[in-house]
Amino acid sequence: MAAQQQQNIDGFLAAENEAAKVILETVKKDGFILVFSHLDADGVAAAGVMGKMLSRLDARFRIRVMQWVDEKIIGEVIADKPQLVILTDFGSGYLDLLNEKIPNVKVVILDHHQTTSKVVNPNFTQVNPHLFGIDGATDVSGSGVAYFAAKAVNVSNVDLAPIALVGALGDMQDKYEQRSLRSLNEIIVNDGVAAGLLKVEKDLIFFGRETRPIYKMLATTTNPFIPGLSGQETESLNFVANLGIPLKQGDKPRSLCDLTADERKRLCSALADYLLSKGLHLEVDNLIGYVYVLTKEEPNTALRDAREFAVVLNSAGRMDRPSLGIAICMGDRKAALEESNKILEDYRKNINKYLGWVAEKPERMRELQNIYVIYGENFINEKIIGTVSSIIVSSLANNEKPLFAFANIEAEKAAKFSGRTTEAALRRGVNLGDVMRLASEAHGGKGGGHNIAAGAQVPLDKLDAFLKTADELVGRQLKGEKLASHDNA
Ligand SMILES: [Mn+2]
Repeated sequence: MAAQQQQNIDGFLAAENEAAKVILETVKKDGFILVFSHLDADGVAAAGVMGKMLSRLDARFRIRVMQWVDEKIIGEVIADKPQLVILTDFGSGYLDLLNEKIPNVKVVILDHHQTTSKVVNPNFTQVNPHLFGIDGATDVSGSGVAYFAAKAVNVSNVDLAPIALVGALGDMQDKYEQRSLRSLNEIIVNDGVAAGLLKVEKDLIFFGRETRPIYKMLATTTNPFIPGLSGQETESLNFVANLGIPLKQGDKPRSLCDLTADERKRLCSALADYLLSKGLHLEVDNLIGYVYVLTKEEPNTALRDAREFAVVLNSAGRMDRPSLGIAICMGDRKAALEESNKILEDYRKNINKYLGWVAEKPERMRELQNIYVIYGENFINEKIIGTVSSIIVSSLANNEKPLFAFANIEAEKAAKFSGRTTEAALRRGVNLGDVMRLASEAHGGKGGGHNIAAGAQVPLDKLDAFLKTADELVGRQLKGEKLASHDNA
């Protein structure tokens, strides 16, 4: 590891020690702790890490999971009179708000999102990799930042490493070679392996390796995308059967994890040959990648594969049952797990219902000059709109128009937008984070995010104006223009 990188990590870990100190001091005085976390997989995992750490300390605490923090929630914080507020997987973006509304409350922020705030308040302890030259988009997630704080509180909390890893994969931080994890995430992986809780393997990288029948796994894959097999159940079934790989063991359908080494090799080289025959040389490299196995979990369950585990947490959060996800992170393998399987099923049904609904009528997905727009309005749940746009954009792979999907949040008279770009649009210079921020700010909303995925909230009566601006801005990016911050025309 380069000296500079080591120095960055040392600085980050020193900040975690500070956070741990604040937490321990509060617990020692028997103070009441309020934990807030974000409701995606990473946020739920972070909440689970905090919950386990605090219950091991016999602390008095309550955890709440939500999409964002606003003045209303701050008002509830004031009413609860906590001795400490901990924010995980968000918070750095709320520094100004917190400093304005509750400057005298002790706050620990364990976040990994970028921040521009300059707030310095001795009551606030912020741990964020960006403050130490570490990229929070790829090198550590919210649950990872929570994990290092827990480890600083007590080293016995290293048994939470698999949960932190699940959060990182939920945030899709496996952006390094062959979908590996690096930097702080790699330390978490090594902790988990050393504790005997985790095994890292190189294997075919399909989603569903523990739980999906092998041909279904092929048919449902979008990454890697295999034309002729992706989305095609019968073709996928024939493909596997023609290799002489039995689809069942007794009555039980076989998953990828059930295949012998030889069967796996046969499947892999057949898929490589198939992709090459279609001229898809690049996709061949995407077949193999790093797989993270939670060795103490039952085989053929979603919890054994870290990526599948992340989807369980995500569905619990999105379906308004984050406490189930937290319970699983804290070790519940009975009632909570059973119920979460039902939630996951409902979540998938919901997504399929939405996809069918969009496809039903052309006006539900409209094509503008430079973007596609899905009019989810009051039909699609605003917590699931992001998932829906991710899935639909993957079917537009070679298209250069990014996708904007929105659902109404009636209570706030606003539309919640979720934008996704295709690879092709990205290569041509589309940066959705800039588009969402500039277009929403031009019309009384707020937004931002990453180049490939971003979001915004816009007043409902400004919907058309916002779309017009976003369409224009994307058009300018597609022509090679780089938008500056004053370009919010
Ligand atoms: Mn996160």
